[in-house]
Amino acid sequence: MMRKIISLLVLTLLACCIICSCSSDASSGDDDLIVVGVSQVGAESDWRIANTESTKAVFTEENGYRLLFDDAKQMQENQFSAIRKYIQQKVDYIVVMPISEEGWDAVLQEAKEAGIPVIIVDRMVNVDDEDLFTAHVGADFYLEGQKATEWMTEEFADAEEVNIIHIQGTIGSTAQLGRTQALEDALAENSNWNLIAQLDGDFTQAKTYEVMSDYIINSGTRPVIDVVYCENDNSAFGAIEALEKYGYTCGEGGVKVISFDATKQALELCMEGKISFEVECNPMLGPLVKNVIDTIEAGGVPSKYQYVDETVFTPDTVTQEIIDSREY
Ligand code: GYE
Repeated sequence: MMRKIISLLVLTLLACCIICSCSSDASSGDDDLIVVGVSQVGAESDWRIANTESTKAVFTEENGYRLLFDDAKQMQENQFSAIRKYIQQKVDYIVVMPISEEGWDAVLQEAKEAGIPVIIVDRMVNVDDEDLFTAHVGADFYLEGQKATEWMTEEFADAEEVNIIHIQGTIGSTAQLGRTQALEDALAENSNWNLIAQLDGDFTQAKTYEVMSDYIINSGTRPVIDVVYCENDNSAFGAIEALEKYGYTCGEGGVKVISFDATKQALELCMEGKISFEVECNPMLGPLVKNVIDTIEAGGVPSKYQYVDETVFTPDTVTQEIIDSREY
């Protein structure tokens, strides 16, 4: 009898051990850290790298968090896998910086059914049911684009014709959609603006350098270019590199380069005059995301949409102090 009881006990113990080791419940550590699973787009730009650093800086053990981080390498499929893994691991929160707007309904529904709040950061998702996410922390990309087109309207008020090259960011991402829409709306209102090329720069310096160079080389006669509207700083770097290689000057009396993000390196180029107009887009969103989680933890309801305030710079307004104090 005793033997039977002992073997039963051993069996039960064994079963317990197996169950525990199989369970990938990330929140079942012996600490009471809040587990946050982050799905980041990639590392395509300086903005993105700063955004990742800002996220990692707040979700630390000292602050009471365990951070699980996945870099999707610019592939939405990888974001889906990361999110599904976080659901299996039973994380407390999921934070997603979505690559593009479409295609999120199914995976966010799974997170919702698992009872895990999802916070969308930076770009947005286009879903049927906005209850699929708890909050969005990001920027108003259409407004950013409008700031640039308003500047263009003033700058070229007396011009007979304005030849514009438009370098787009990752197609289908909110940052691309908003900044593109603003330019297209302004093009419709200014009959003297000619869109001479619309190129896909994918938010990277290398791709933009390539498409911009190809455009110039394949144009036959040297194209007259008044404006290059780049949808982020790394694209502006690639565009300037290509323009200068093929004998254009950027700035006063030359091609007016417009850019978004206002990273330190871009502000330096702005001060040099090579970037004529910079629209700020703030990547330091980590503290805002942390606030959302802290609010929920304290039993509150965070506001659903949180946009950050952003400014603009020209060679006349940017200063060395601004550059020195730039965090990204
Ligand atoms: O402008 C660009 C990055 O979504 C706001 O993505 C972000 C954009 C940013 O790669 O540099």
